[in-house]
Amino acid sequence: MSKVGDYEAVKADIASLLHQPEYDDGSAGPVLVRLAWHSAGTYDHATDTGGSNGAGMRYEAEGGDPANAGLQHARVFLEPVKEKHPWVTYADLWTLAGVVAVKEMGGPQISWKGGRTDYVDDSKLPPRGRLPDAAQGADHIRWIFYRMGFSDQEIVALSGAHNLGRCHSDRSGFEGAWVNNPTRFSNTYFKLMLTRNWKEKTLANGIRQFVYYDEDAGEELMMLPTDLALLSDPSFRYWVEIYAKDREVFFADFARAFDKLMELGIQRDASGKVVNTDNIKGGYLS
Ligand code: CCH
Repeated sequence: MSKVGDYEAVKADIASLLHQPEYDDGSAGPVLVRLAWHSAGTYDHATDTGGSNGAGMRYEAEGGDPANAGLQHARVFLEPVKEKHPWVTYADLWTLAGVVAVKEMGGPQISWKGGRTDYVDDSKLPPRGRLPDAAQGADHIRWIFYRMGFSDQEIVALSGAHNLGRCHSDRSGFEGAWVNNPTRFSNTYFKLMLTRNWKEKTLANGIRQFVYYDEDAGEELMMLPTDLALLSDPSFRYWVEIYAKDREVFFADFARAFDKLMELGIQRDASGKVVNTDNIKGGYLS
């Protein structure tokens, strides 16, 4: 058991569990990044409800949302860290795991602060339907991310997380990875989006995605309809082109936007201490 508040010890233990030779592409990193994002991506600015505080995915109402299918793998990977550092809240552990995974996979350093609580009134969890539907287009993406308070630039930067990991037919119904090295954080996703000839394909389960056969990978790479919406919408495309050209600009913008995502709904005083921990119930009420 580490000293209460020793987040460096927690970070080291997260880093050491990322290597998982038997799982997916050999890393727990991508699914941990997705866990962090889905824990925070329920936030609604207008009502100040949802967000990473409270770790609501521990409950069926949120954890059982079909949008969260597969994220139990990420939570199971993290369980030994929680057992070793029982003082850390799940809400902090899940967000920190995303930050550590991005860095360990070659991505930017993202600033992160602890202090989230696990207290949540089960009956006041955010409603389902707040996470994006990959079968839709630019209007839907804007509706989802504007609700959280993000700009078009931040939406494109955050979408760059699809450099990591893959789609699983038994989770989302989509299938395949976006890039041929899906455990290395980079701007390849934007480059491939712009330069490859993406062809529509209907999978055996009836789901529609876009693919091209990558000689180096020896497999089909894919894009979701929402990914390619970033190309067809001029305001999104402007940022896709910048991030495809300039990896450093993408890294800096991604780090800022991911930090903002993890902090949604969390109020801190000047010293960084969370001030609305006992307010969570109220936060979910309206
Ligand atoms: Fe995503 N994402 N995501 N995504 N996502 C999926 C997988 C990952 C959408 C849909 C999907 C973000 C935005 C969006 C990751 C990070 C982020 C999958 C496949 C779908 C579908 C799930 C499966 O089958 O396992 C849509 C739609 C949007 C926005 O419109 C944002 C923002 C982030 C993070 C900043 C990561 C990482 C994965 C890979 C997970 C894995 O298990 O490999």
